[in-house]
Amino acid sequence: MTPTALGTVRHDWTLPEVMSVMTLPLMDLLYHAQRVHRENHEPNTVQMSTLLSIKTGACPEDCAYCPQSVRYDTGLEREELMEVAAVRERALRAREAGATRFCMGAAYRSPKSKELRVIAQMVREVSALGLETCATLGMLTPEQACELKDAGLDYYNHNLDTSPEFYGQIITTRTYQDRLDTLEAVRAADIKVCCGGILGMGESADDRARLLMTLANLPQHPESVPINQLVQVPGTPLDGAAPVDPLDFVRTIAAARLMMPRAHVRLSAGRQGMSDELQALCFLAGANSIFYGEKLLTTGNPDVDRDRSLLARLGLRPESSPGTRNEETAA
Ligand code: SAM
Ligand code: DTB
Ligand code: SF4
Repeated sequence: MTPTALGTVRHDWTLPEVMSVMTLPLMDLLYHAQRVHRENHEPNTVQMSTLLSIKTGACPEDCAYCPQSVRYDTGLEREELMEVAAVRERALRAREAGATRFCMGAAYRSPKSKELRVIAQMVREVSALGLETCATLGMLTPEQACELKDAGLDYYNHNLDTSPEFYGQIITTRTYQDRLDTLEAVRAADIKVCCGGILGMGESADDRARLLMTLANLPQHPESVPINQLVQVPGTPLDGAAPVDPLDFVRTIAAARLMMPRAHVRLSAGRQGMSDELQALCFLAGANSIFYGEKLLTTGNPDVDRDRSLLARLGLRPESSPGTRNEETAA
């Protein structure tokens, strides 16, 4: 593949092609990633999403990375589904702090219809504040996806997490195909897709390439691609896993940028342990979205002051939300 061909929208990536991108000399990889980034996105802007765990812990699934699984003793206090008014209040605070998207996460395998009705109301209220809405609630049926769409949901987050080949070593309680089915239901309901994975779970370079290949070869690229670095939580099976080489993390972001040129690539979990300089390299590699606010779902994230100072040091500015919503936010 010639370097100039990099950055076209394609859905037919082969593993040797992805590997050839990921193993380019780092400066060439960064150069092309930044070039393609600028062809497709406003430079020097970062989309800011705030997360809230609306139902915490006691999840029946066995995801080996997750502090919220009922199977691992992580000392996490479980919390029932929050009240709609309390979620609205948190969304208001996130908007005041400068977030433009509010993502509600629940520790479910899949939501029950009674729960979904409450969450749909949360989506309505958050949307009325002029924020983009996102939810991550586990597996959805096509009908449930339509119910969320009717409530005004903009994005649904459902990660593939890793390659199809490595997946079985991380999760046994749902299949890769289950995840693909939920993504299809979300697409069919005309909700934007947020889908990515986690690095640092003991996967190989091949697995990282296969994760990106699976994402890029979906019928339509996800609008948002979160690349998480594993947050190691004592009590989970993956606590103590060998950390990913930071430059391999940067390479994965750059390859995501080149393979899904129009997507927002989110530098997601794991920023708390990263230097400003490593984060700068991730932005240079094409990341243009972050989670913003002291907490992810149950673990820490850089505080707002640190992120404001990081953006100022790098000359980055928050991306404004689409359409007229921006005026509402500024009001
Ligand atoms: N229960 C729902 C599900 O799994 O689809 C939604 C919430 S779940 C916490 C959302 C995503 O968070 C997971 O798919 C995983 O990619 C990410 N995640 C969870 N724990 C993590 C950790 N310790 N480090 C990095 N990412 C993590
Ligand atoms: C995603 O890709 N990362 C976020 C969000 N989507 C839901 C979650 C990160 C969770 C990190 C561990 C925790 O805080 O519990
Ligand atoms: Fe449950 Fe989601 Fe955590 Fe898996 S990642 S254990 S499904 S909350």
